Amino acid sequence: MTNPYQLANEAADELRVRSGVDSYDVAIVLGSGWKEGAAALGAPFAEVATGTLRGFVAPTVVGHAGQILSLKVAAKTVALVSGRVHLYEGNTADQVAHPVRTVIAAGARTVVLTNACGGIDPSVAAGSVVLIRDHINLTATSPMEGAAPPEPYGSRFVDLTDLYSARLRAAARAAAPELTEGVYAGFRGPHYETPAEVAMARTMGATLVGMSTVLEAIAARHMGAEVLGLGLVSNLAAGVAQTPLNHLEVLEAGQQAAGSLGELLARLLPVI
Ligand code: 8IG
Repeated sequence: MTNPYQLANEAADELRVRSGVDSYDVAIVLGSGWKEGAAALGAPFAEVATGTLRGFVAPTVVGHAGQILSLKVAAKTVALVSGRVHLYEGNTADQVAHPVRTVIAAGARTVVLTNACGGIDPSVAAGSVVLIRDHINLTATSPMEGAAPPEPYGSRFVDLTDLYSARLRAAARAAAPELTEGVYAGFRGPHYETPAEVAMARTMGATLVGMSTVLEAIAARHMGAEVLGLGLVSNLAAGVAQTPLNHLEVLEAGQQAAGSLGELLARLLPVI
């Protein structure tokens, strides 16, 4: 079987040919709610369906075909990756990490991971964007599992002390002072947490809960990219508010914030 790094290199070569981009500067993985907002960044000069690239699995979420859009923003060549895939769709950690490994293999040294998530801190309102300072991986898996990475990739025992780059977070806060920081607990889902699980996450030091991001962040750091994480709080986590969670309402809350997300990304891109 092809190792995940070779697979990412092959997909990156295909992406280069189809997009006409030799090397990206920044890749932004778009979580739910973020895709609509990112349209405000401008018109892409290339659009590649990920279904045509090696190793990509199709998203099972309706209306979310995978795409990599290429565009120039603030003199940077940016890849917008939509159609993220999750463990809860039945994918392996390597499949979840493949889009991020591909764009890094295609040159991106900065990876922005965006998501929609639940908020544990009641003072952070739904619709707020939180800068991810660190994460707690509760998925019980890792993209580093399996055979050791081949040369020239670093050890599978990757250091995560500075997983969410302190340099990028400082730059982001300078450009967008309204951003607060939080700790993201990554669950497997797809069920939402019980109130007791949310209480556990809070006790552990988490302020956000979600079902993505953590595996991609680990894989990106391992490949030497700098990672910036942005969580759109779409709902208060179970037991924090009095009302039960409804998936459609959660998605709608995300959509409402969409307009400001593109504007936020446009402010961040020149400084990261
Ligand atoms: I949007 O409350 C969104 N994604 N795990 N919990 C988890 N993921 C989420 C939540 C939430 N809201």
